[in-house]
Order: sequence, then C-alpha cells, then structure tokens
Amino acid sequence: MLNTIIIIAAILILVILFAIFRVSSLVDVIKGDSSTKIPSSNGTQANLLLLFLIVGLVGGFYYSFGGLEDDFVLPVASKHGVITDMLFWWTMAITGVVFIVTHIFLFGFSWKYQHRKNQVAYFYPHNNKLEMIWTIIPAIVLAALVFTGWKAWMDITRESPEGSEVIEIMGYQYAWSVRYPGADNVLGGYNYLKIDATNQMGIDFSDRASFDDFIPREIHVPKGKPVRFNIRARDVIHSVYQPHFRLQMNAVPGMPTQFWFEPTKTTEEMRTETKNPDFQYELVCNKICGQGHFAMRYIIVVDELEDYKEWFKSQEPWLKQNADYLTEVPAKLREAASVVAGIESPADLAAPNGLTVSGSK
Ligand SMILES: [Cu+2]
Repeated sequence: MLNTIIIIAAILILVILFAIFRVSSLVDVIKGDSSTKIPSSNGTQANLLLLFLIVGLVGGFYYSFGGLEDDFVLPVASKHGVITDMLFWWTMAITGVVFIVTHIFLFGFSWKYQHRKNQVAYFYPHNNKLEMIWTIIPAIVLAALVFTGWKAWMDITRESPEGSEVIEIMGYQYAWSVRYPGADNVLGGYNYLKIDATNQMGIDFSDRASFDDFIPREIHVPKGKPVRFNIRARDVIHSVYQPHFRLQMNAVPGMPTQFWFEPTKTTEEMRTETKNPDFQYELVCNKICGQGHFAMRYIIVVDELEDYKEWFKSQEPWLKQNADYLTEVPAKLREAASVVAGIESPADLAAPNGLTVSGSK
C-alpha cells in the first residue's frame, strides 16, 4: 500500500515539474526571441542532475547498506566462507569506488558544462594516453579479481578431504531427505525404482552398505571437521542453501552434485554470538521449485566433535525402523542385514521395538 502511494506521489511530482517547464518555455515564447535566449529550464535541469547525483548516491547506499548488520551480512560459520566474504567485499569496494567516481564525473560535468552564453565546446577528439590508462588499469584489476575468485572457487569445489563426514541430501517437492552412512561410514546405493511412500530416498537394500544407513530428523555436523554433502533431487531442480556456511549448490534430478565445507561455530556458539537463544542453522531450498517451496527447510545442528559422535551412535538404522523392508534384502544377505541393523529376530517384524544399539564399527 505504502509503495503504491510513493509511486503515485513520484509520478505526480514528475507531472508537476513537466507542467512548470512547459509554462516557463511558453512564457519565453510569448516574450519573443526564444531562439537566442537560453531557456530558464536549462539551469533547472542542470541543478536537477546534481540533485539526482547526491540523492541517488546517498539514498542508494543507505538503501543497500543501511541495516547492514541485521539482514545482509550474516555471521560466517565456515572456513571457506571467510574467503568468499573477503572476495565479495574486495569486489564491492573496487567496483563501488569506480561507480562513485564515474557518476560524480557524469553528473558533475553535465552540471558544470551546461549551456551558457558565449561558452563554446572545446574540441577534444582523441587522446591515446587516456585510452591506454582506462583500458589497461581496469583490465589488470579485473583480471586480478577474476583470478583470485577462480582460485578460491577451485579450492572450494575440489574433492573433499580424506575422512570427511559424508551426508546425502535429496530434495523433492517439498522437503529434504537426509541420509547418513551409519557405522560403516559408507552410504548404500539407491535406485529410483525402489522409491515408495515409505522408502522416500529409494534406498537399495541389495547393497550391504545401506543396512546401517539412517535418516534423522535433523542434520547434525561436527565443528572443525570437513563435511561433504552428496546432493541430488527426485523431481525438479532444488538448491541446497545455507547462508551462514556460505553454501549453495543446486540439487539436479539425474545429476548428483556435491559441496564440502568445514563448520567453525557450533549452534551454541552462534546462539551466544547472535544473542539469540533460539538460533538454529537452517538448510533451505533456494530455487522456486513449486507452490510448497517455502516449506523446504531443515534444521542443521553443529555439535562439538564428541557430541556429534555420540549423536551419530545413538541413531537407529532406517532398516531397523522399517524392518518389513528386510524382504527387499536378497535372501542370502538377510541374516547379515538383521545383525547390522540390529533387528533381533523375525519377531521384530511384528513389534519393531528392539532396544539394541546399531551395528559394529
Ligand atoms: Cu525446492
């Protein structure tokens, strides 16, 4: 509503200004000699250009950086995030300075060299030195920016280090499913043909590695250890986005992607830093993927390594929680699957409430 009023007010002001100019130029015509006299609107236009420069720069910068700490620059909580932030601000500073200087020249000169009586334009067609300066300097600066950016990107997207925590994230309309490799630290296979209402991720139980995989309600990751997300999508393109980790990677159906990072602050530490006792890291979808797009959020908890290990151990294999899927395990592996998943006996099928802790390391 307020926006509409502002737009209408701006249009009205423009209409009024136009009317004033029209009247003043008509007055010039009535007074005669309108061809030799400089119309009064000429000076007004020049002053308006100056006004536009000042209001535009001040207003634009205030609009962009005004509530900076609150909404724009979230505290960074990953190793590579510090580097990408630095690159961002260097680029912003360099292009910002160039933007301000060129605009001061653009509008300032339009004002300074406005049409005046007896003032003749200076004929200055070419200057090789100037051409060289404003070609070579920007070329060097841009090349340096692009090169440092490229180097940082190569660093971020290189293969995850040995011993990373590997977590699978699958996007679908409209939620995330997250799978951990379980005690064996190997994610089992998946197959889209296995997807059904319960087996959302299409876990393939002909693969031994999937017997101890678990699907938790929250994502937990350890502080100070590399974490690798194996990312995929089940239907349309989604995007795995976590602003505090400066993490974003598309989830594309049929084309697995990945992103690895190292968290540097636990959820508790962030609560202290942000002075918000309810702070949570959130994984959200950053592609408008359909009408339920807004619902695609998932809590991420960053733990100290010890707490993370404990949480990891306390998780139940998905197969244990859904013991009827034992039927999907090839007959010769069924025994092994029961042991690894901690399903005590076929009786568990009726009452899947065994209290044994999952498989062995
Ligand atoms: Cu989505």
